[in-house]
Formats: sequence, structure tokens, C-alpha cells
Amino acid sequence: MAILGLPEEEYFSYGHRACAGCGAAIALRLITKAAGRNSILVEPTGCMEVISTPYPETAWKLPWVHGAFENPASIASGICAALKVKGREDVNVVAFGGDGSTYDIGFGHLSGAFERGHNFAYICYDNEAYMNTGIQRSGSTPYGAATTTSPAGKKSIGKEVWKKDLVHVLAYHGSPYVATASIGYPTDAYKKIKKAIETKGPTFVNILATCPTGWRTPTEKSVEIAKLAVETGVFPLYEIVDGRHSINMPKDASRLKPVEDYLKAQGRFRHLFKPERNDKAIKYIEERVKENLHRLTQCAEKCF
Ligand SMILES: Cc1ncc(C[n+]2csc(CCOP(=O)(O)OP(=O)(O)O)c2C)c(N)n1
Ligand SMILES: [Mg+2]
Repeated sequence: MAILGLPEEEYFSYGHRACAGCGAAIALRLITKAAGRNSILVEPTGCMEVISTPYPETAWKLPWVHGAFENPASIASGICAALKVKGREDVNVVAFGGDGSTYDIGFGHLSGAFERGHNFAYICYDNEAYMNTGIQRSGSTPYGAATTTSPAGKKSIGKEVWKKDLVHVLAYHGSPYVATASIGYPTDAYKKIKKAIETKGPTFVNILATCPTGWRTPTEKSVEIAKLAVETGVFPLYEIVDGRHSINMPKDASRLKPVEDYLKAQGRFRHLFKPERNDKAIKYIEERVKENLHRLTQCAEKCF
């Protein structure tokens, strides 16, 4: 299936082993389309590595390096250094990892690579948990979500702390370009990934990618739910270019869809509504979402 207005060439081929409705597989198509032929890809361990390279097969039509869970940013740094020595400025270095690798286990490597200022783009396909090993919570898992290591029950509402704001953490490293994207808005995501690749220096895009298995959502609703995350303000789309914020969506914070619509659509939040409605937790989520949008709007109006 072609995505309207995007290059038709596919460098991440069909026949891979992702689950039906896998949002991260859509993200990979967008990443490779934006990167194009002259690219070297780096990927740590995670679902997208496992489903794309079951020996002796591969879904990759571009040079692709698999690293350990923690070190895609270090491998990308080494590739950048080698290309520099060879005087090659025509090759894109693109690393991409899941949220577990990016937000948690590989964070030290990522921070180091950003501090050193290598010329590469890092894309996190954010499915908000360690899915490959059985849905464990990560630093990116949202507040209130049930995972196997933040189970919901009589004494727990699921994950009890808010999602880490990695996008700003990397912006504060001095990155010239960081952005959020969603597979619900593929054209926006494609443009941002392309911009990240074309901008000199270490850049970052966090793309929200629905996981029907971990989020307990119907496979045919992956794109719809990824859109709903944006339309409710739960996952706003914005860019920070050389320290300057701009919010792409939602445009009007006073006309959002109810946050409840997003939560109710997913089994990982079901305990917030059944057997009894947890008003306190739902209200807390709504308030934090509003607060976050307010903070972003202020950043966009002033300067970072
Ligand atoms: C150092 C290390 N710790 C743990 C693992 C086991 N492991 C492999 S993949 C994975 C989860 C990956 O999560 P994420 O990065 O979010 O990608 P996803 O599976 O969600 O695509 C874990 C814990 C490992 N390979 N190496
Ligand atoms: Mg993950």
C-alpha cells in the first residue's frame, strides 16, 4: 500500500514477521522512505530487529547494522567517525530503537553521542514498553498503563509515574532538531524524519507507534488510536528547531477530544474504568495533559 505523496520505493520490505497492526513496522517504512538509498541504518535489539532478520532472511534493502540493546548511538557514532575519515558526506547515518533501548538502557550512549555532536539522526519508535520481552514498563510507559511489571490490581493503578520527557532532555543537549511524530500522521512523520536526517548534527524524532499486543487494542485500529493520542492532547506533535518550539498539532488546545476516548480505547487502561471508575486517576491524567500543552504553548510563544 502506497502512502499518498511519499516516495513509493520501499526499503523495508513486506514479508517480515511483525504482528498484524504493528505501528512500529509502519514507522520503519517511514524512516527508510525518508532516509533513501544512501543510508546506513543501525538498530538495537527489540521487536523490530527480531521481526526483520530471522536468519537467513532479512527485510532490509539498505545496509543495516544490529547492535546490542544499549549501544545503537555508539555504533552510529563510530560509523560517523569512519565516514568523516573517509571524507564521505553523502551518506546518512540513521539509528532507530524502541523506547526501552532509547529512554532507558541505551540512554547513556545516546546522551554521549549527542554531547559529542555526531552527525546522525536517531529515531525512537515509541510503543511505550519493552514489548519484545513481554510488555515490561519502560521510562516511556504512560501513567496508569498496566504492563507485566506495573500490573493493575487492588493496590496498583498500573504505572505510577509519568512518562519521561526525553524529547526535551535531548533538546537540552543542544540538538539542532528534535520532534515528536505519530504513525497516525504519516506525512508529518515522514517530513520530520527527513528534516532530522538532513539537519547537520545529532537529531531526534520520537514517533508514537501503537502496539496492539501490548496496548490491548484491535489490530485494525492502530492508526486511529495513534491519531487519537494527538487529537486528545495526550501526545502533542511539536518540533524544537535550534531551541525554538513550534506546535504542529493539536492547533487549538481548547478544542480537544476527551482524554477518556483515548484511554477507553485501550485494554492497558481498562482498570481505570472497570470494575469501578477511578475518577482520581482519570482526572490526574487529564490535568497533566492540559498542563503539558500549556507548558508547550508557553515555550512556543517565548523562546526555549
Ligand atoms: C542489556 C540487555 N538487557 C536486556 C535485554 C533483553 N531485551 C531484548 S529486547 C528487550 C526489550 C526491547 O524493548 P524496546 O526497546 O522498547 O523495543 P520493543 O521490543 O518494544 O520493540 C529486552 C529487555 C538485552 N537484549 N540486553
Ligand atoms: Mg518498546
